[in-house]
Amino acid sequence: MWKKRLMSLVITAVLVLASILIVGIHNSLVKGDPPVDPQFHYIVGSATYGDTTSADGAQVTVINERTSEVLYDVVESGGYEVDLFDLPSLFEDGDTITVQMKGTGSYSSWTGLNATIVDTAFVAQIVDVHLTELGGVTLIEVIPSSLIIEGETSFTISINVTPHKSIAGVQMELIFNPNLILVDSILEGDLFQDYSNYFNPGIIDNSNGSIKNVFNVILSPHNGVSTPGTFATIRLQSKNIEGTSPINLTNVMIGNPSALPVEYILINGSVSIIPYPPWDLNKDNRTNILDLILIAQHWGETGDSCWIPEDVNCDGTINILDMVLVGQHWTG
Ligand SMILES: [Ca+2]
Ligand SMILES: [Ca+2]
Repeated sequence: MWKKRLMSLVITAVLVLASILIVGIHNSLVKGDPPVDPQFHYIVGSATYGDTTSADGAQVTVINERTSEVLYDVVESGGYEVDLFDLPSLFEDGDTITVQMKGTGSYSSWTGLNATIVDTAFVAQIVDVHLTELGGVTLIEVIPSSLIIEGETSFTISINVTPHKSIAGVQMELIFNPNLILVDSILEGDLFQDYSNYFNPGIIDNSNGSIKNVFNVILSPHNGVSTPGTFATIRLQSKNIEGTSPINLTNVMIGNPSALPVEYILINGSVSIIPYPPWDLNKDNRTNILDLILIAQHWGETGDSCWIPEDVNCDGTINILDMVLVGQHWTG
């Protein structure tokens, strides 16, 4: 008898659950699901050397000019494809998206550029790029054009010049985001090393994010250089903050031995920082006893909020609260 009662109870429970489920499904159908955000917004296109040769292997840099954030791709089977939803700050209707390309191997002197305005009504926008040889134009570029580094790391970039004919002087300014990176030093490169020359390293301004008045000029009359070289190397330091800083050249002027300006193409760069979390104090990508030891060595000290990394919770005191944050993110 109790078995029958148990069975009927189970059957009743199943029926009640089923009816709740059916009502729930019915209600959601009647009300309609909220609109789902699109999960992709592609920038796609073909890429060719000249008009016909597939630019396979060419490096693709897609830049949101409003945020300076970048995405990368490599041309395959004559085309490229990036998803703007991969941009850290996403994008807005009306943003200008620039597509830069640089050839590789025997096409390393080829480059291409095109742009589009984001139209969120379309989930795929076609931006074809034709790469052209830099035969008639001098190239000045930031090397590497894109760099991904960890927080609080030193790194070096160079400014390279590929002249298309004899040049005798180069000037530039450099712009960066001082909230993300700082410049330590700027040194002369080998561009004009075969001649007596004067290199002016300019003025580093880490408050406003610039190096101004950088120039190098050959001092002997009528001499010039037409072989590629490094104009300057710049040593920088990343802060421990997530973001992408432009490395942009402005006020560029390149002159020939007759003191006339030469035509140039400029390729800027960018640096993206992947910060360490505050609880990984020794920056070894693990959170464990070694981080606790660093806190213990400053135990009881006080200062401004975050004055040393060991003040993990930024309250101005090194105490158990900082250790708790390490403990909560323990990786062992
Ligand atoms: Ca650690
Ligand atoms: Ca603290």
